[in-house]
Order: sequence, then C-alpha cells, then structure tokens
Amino acid sequence: MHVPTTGTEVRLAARPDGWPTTADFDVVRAELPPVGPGQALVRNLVMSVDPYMRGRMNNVRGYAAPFRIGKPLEGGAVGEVLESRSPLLAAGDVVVHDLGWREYAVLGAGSAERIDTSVARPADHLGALGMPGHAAYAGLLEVAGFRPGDVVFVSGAAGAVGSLAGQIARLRGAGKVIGSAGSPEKVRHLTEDLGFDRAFDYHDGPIWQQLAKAAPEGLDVYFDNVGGDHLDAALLLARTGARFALCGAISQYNQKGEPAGPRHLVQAIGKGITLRGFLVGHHEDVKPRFRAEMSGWLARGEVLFRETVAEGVDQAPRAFLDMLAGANTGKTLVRVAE
Ligand code: NAP
Ligand code: FER
Repeated sequence: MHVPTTGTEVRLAARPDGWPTTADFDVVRAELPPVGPGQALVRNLVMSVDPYMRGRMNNVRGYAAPFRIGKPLEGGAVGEVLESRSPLLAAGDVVVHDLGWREYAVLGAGSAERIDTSVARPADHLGALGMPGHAAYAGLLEVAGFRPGDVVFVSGAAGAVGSLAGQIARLRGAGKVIGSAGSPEKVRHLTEDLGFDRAFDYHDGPIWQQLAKAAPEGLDVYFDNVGGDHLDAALLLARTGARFALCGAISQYNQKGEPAGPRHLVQAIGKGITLRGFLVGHHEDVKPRFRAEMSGWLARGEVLFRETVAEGVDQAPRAFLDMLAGANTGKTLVRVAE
C-alpha cells in the first residue's frame, strides 16, 4: 500500500469580522505528522461543514475551543484507516472522527468511531444518522417535549437539522408542521417532498404575519435554528404552554456588534412558554434510540434527506460560505476522495 507523506489541508488564515470570505482560509499542502503509538492514519472520504464552525472562528471560548490561526480547521469527517498503531483500529476500517478539513488525518484511535458501511453510506454518518440527525431528534423529542397533535414550527427547515426535525414531527403525529426557508424552491421542497403542511419564504414579508397565516391556531412547539425575527414571531404566535427548543441562531452568527435581543420575550411570561437551549452533546443517552428509529425511517423511505455536495477538500471554504448564505438544501458535505 502507498502511504502518503503529504496532504492538502485547510487552515484558518484570519478570524472573520462579520461574514467570512475565502481570504480567511488557506489551502496548503503539508507534511503529515508521523503516526505515533495509539494513533492511526486516516484517508478522509467525506467531510462536513457546519454552522457551529463559524462560532469557533471567533476568539471566544464557547462550548468548544476556538480554532487557531495558522492551524487546520476541525470538524466531522468519515475516512478509511490506512495505517494503525492501535489495537482499536485496523487498516481498512471506516471511521467517523473530528479531523475534517484535510485529506489525511493522524488521530488518536480512541477518538474515532468505527462504522459499518454495509448498513449506511459514510455520508449518512455526517447527516441523517449523524450529529444533525441527533440534534433534530433530541431537540424535538427531548428538549421541546413534543407530543402527538402538537402544532410545530421549524425555522431553517430546508437545511440538515430543520428538514429532519420537521419530518420527525410529521412521523410522530404532529397536528401540523410549518417550515420557513429562504427561497421559493425550498418552500416547494418542504411541502411537496418533505410533507410539511405549510411553508413560507421568510423574505416574503414580516415573519410573524406569514406565521399567523400558516398557524392561526397558534404554536405548541418551536424548533429554532435561526433566532432573531423568527424567534420573535414564534413568541407572538405561541400558545399557552408552548415549548421552544433553541437549537441555533444562524441569523446572528455573522452579525457584527451586539445582537438584537428577542423583543417579544414578555410573551413567555403570560403564556408560560418554556425556552430551552441544548447541544447534541447533552443528549448522548438518546443516541441509540435515535439511530435505531432514524435507520428504520430512512430504510422505509419515510424520511427524505437531501445533500449538497462539493468536490475536493480545496472547495471546503467555498462550501462553508455557501452554506452560511443558504445555497444548500439539506446537508452540506465535501467529498474529499472516492
Ligand atoms: P443548514 O440548515 O443545513 O444550513 C444553514 C442554513 O441556514 C442555510 O441553508 C440557510 O437557509 C439558513 N440561514 C442562513 N442565514 C439565515 C438567516 N439570516 N435567516 C434564516 N435562515 C438563515 O445547517 P444545519 O447544520 O442544519 O444547522 C441548522 C441550525 O442548527 C444552525 O443554527 C446550527 O447552528 C444549529 N445546530 C445546533 C446543534 C446543537 O447541538 N445545538 C447541532 C447542529 C446544528 P435559507 O436558505 O433558508 O436561509
Ligand atoms: C451550533 C451552534 C452553537 C452548535 C453549538 C453551538 C454543535 C454552541 C455555542 C456555544 O456554546 O457557544 O450549531 O452545534
């Protein structure tokens, strides 16, 4: 077997101020570090670009350490083990791990999870069966405490997490599922392909007005991927006892200065609304249940999951920027190798 000694990687060149650009990234060919004891060399096949990565580009310690300038970015990826110096992995194993944004990764064998490629494709482990699927499942069922009959509103509904949250709500017996997204084609996709009952383009007018038209009866659950005006609209349209799962706030990830506050938070008092933020990592316990149920839905064709795929690790910055700007439908991935 040919063992590579160099590989292409994407580094953070500068911390973006507001919207990132390709100048904030460096694509370089670098020497691979030696494979130490307990480590493995992995050839990445596919990698994920995710909204949370924008947060890690800031020099602010959040739930995870900031990316370092001049160092390769990190993130979910699936690759094939080329060489292993650990009993945990063997050459030929296919693994999910956190060292994306590079052609080849040298990683601690314990930080990678072996997957069975006869059950699902590598890309599935970054999407419907991976972190985004887990976020949708845990957010809707655990955090929002979804109950059959609930009227559910999902923002960012044509994206990876949102498209799954809406479909899970439908499959679990929602009274109504409403989605918002950023283009007419996405709105069509929501109602015609994914089984949302109602959908609207948030560019088409005040969100609260469009939401009031779609759900005159009011909301029981809001799955928030966007924050800002979407969160305000959901507060206005919520019913008494509504539960909000705060999954993301992408409308403010590239904003400069202090974000605008939710202006209608006072609604939460009279209506007894529960607003609860979460990270997938807080819900490791539901992972086995999530995987079993989602595998069944996918196998039976009850959940549809689209992907927007860029070709080549050098295209990862572009794919990331395009995803932030809404060019994707479903999960954004970068194919690194065949
Ligand atoms: P995604 O939805 O596949 O991609 C991001 C989407 O955000 C874009 O396609 C774009 O779609 C939309 N968007 C961008 N700017 C917007 C704006 N100003 N207003 C409204 N929509 C905007 O990404 P994802 O991976 O599924 O993530 C979705 C959300 O979940 C993000 O907020 C992310 O941070 C969060 N998340 C949280 C967790 C957790 O553990 N809490 C885990 C995964 C993801 P449009 O064309 O519709 O604008
Ligand atoms: C995400 C957005 C925000 C996400 C995590 C965060 C795992 C957490 C931010 C923080 O705690 O500072 O999509 O995904």
